[in-house]
Amino acid sequence: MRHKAIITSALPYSNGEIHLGHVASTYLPADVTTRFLKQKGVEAYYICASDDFGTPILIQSEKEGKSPQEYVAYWNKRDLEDFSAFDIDFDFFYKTSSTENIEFAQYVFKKLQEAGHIYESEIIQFYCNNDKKFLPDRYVKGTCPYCKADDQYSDLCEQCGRVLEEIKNPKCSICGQTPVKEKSKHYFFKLKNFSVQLYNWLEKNENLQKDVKKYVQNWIKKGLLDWDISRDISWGVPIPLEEAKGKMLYGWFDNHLAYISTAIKFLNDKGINGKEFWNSADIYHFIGKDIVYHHFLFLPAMRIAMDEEYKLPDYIPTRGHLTLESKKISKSRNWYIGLKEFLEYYPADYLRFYLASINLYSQDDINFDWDEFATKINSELIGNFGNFVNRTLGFIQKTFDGKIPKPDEFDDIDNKSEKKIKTLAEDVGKLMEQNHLDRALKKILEFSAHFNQYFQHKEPWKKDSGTNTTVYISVNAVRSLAIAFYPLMPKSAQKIWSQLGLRGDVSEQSWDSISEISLQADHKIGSPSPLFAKIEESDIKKYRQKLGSQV
Ligand code: B3M
Ligand code: ZN
Repeated sequence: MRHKAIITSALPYSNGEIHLGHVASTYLPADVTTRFLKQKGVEAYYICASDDFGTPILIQSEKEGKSPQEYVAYWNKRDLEDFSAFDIDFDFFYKTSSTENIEFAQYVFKKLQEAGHIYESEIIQFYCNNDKKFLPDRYVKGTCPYCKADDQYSDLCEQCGRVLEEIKNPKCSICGQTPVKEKSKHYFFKLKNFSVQLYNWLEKNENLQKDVKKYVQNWIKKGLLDWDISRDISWGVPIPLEEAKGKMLYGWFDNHLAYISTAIKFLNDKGINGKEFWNSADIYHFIGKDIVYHHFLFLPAMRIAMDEEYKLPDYIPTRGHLTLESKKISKSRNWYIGLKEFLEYYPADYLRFYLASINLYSQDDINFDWDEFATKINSELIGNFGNFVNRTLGFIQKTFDGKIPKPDEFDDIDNKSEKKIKTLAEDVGKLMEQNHLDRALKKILEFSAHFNQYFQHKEPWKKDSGTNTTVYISVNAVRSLAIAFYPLMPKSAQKIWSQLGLRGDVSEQSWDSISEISLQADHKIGSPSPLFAKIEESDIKKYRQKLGSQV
């Protein structure tokens, strides 16, 4: 681990609201990791931006009769609001359409061009004589040549999932007329030339997931194609060449450059030398598995082609998709839960807890299930953890007037329990470092379950000898739990912190202090109250019924 880190999440398109699928695979894991790194004393910054350019966004803004600028400004603001409500705590959230990013993308284009990594080539493009426009990607709809599904975009069949090079019965998606084919000059990045360097970079990077690495290396072995990085549309980063008037960079050329340009702006504004920081930090890009190609090939190839003026990523944590009640999330079929909607039902920490508990560090898909959600909240979060915290603090309040008693002798069970506190930071920390959030959470819950049993077994309410020790060790375990849970459930952790009567912010406590026995006799706790409320089955039923119904 370096002392500095920059963490990014895949940039959300400014084109619709954030839903549970987005946060499960990308934003929650990145947020938890950033909070953890900060607790470990790493100077870590979590950077993100809205992804503003590209055809789908232009088309949608045209449909809504808005300028693309207006349209993306709405979503940029709305996304940030939704993320904040879920306690996704970006240090900086910006946009790919910022002046800084536009200038940076143009600078990179020029640098690559001057180094001979870009060439021009004529391609055949659909053109609509009615709209007087070239029609890239989503501007053309037609029949999929493979599965024959109608009404598919020319670049991707959503029915069979294939990426398309060709489409049958092409129609302009704006006016419905049949487009003609026209020649257009495009710019290509010589991706193929970087095959060996990419292969070797993957080979020697120990932090990348092995299975992802393997299949990316297989793509390379099969042969990479050069990459068309220009588009004939009006909404994008203009290609900075006299002869390229009206041509824009492809969205996937400029969007990942916003990781860099946004970080640099943020750091420079803070008075830190951005480039120096970037190049001496651990770089994390959190992504979903659908954009592996872009992050394991395009992105590193471009950084290599820039002579590593900005260093390559150290970690690209890649996760599978979230299904909802075992079915693919789909907005059009209303099989979908918006983040904002969910947070109207339950507090952010419930969702953070549940999603972390099922959060595999792998490409495998995970599933949101309403019943499982209710069970985990009621039995694990409340029955195990909430109950232990509440009974310990409640007991101190009632029996000792809110003051931690002076411990007596320790017996074997006390010693064993104390030892659990002393090893918790290390045990959980290792898993957090390895990105295994589900396992880290499981370890914390085992710890909490142990102390619940310990308390039960010791029966302090009988006030036999040993009561004081039990209470003393237990309240220290509560403190450990508050710090350990902070990255996963920041709001609840802070509540516990206040109920413990501790000043300041739980976020400021170092991770390693989890294993200290720092609460001493006579410390006065705050006022205990239940942290969570049970989930009612009738509510779950209601919410489940909403799925798939017509709105
Ligand atoms: N805007 C969203 C996606 O394809 C896309 C990510 C960009 S990351 C540089 O999931
Ligand atoms: Zn048309």
